Amino acid sequence: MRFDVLTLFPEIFSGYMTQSLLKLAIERSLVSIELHNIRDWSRDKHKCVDDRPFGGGPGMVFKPEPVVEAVEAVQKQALENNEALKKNEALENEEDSEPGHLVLLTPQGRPLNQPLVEELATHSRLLLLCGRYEGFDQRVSDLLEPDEISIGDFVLNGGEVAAMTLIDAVIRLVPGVLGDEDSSRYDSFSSVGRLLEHAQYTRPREYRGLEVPEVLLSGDHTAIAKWREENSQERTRQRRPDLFNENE
Ligand code: 6GU
Repeated sequence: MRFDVLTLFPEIFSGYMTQSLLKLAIERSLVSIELHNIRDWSRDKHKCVDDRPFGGGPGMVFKPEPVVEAVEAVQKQALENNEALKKNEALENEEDSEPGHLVLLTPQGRPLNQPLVEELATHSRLLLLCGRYEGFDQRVSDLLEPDEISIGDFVLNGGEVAAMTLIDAVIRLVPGVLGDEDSSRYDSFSSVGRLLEHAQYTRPREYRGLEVPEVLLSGDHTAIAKWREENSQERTRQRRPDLFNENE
């Protein structure tokens, strides 16, 4: 799966991309992430990409030209890559010939949740457009018709952290990215949105007077499964009554 990220701050992604699961996935060619600096598409000599909003008000707004032209260039590049791959007959899947599903990260978007993550993971290519300032000129959305996505009801300084959150959730669903152990764990976890995960314990058996529930040490797998299911239900009822009621 390929991600193209359009941002004014590509460096924000470098630490994230060189650690842990994502690093391994990139090394194994399961995932690739290309960073594009929107400023490279600025036409003026000061490399300016923002301006004051018409009608007044605080902050600055992304100008439409550099953003639209950056997205179009990346989409064109994607289509050309697909053509080259097709010639090598490496590309069989019809869906892969899309120029990439365009996502705009904005607090005004539809909320990201696990079903949406699953939907995004069906694309072979995602273009993630990260905002800054007070947002984009409306004509960016009018012209490009992106899938506008928010990661929650709070305001971030920009879309970069949201883009990393989205990538982090989506790559877990790319085949081969999680080890076998984890992917089977995902099977039982695909009910996320149904109930919260149960409590977990590891050694030591007792810590500062707090003991691991006896049943988890019993070796009785039926009893353990039952305890976990009940613990999940109890947690969900207490912490997320909204999810709990949805499942009734
Ligand atoms: Cl995607 N961007 C910004 N700036 N703030 C957010 C967000 C995105 N999602 C929640 N808050």
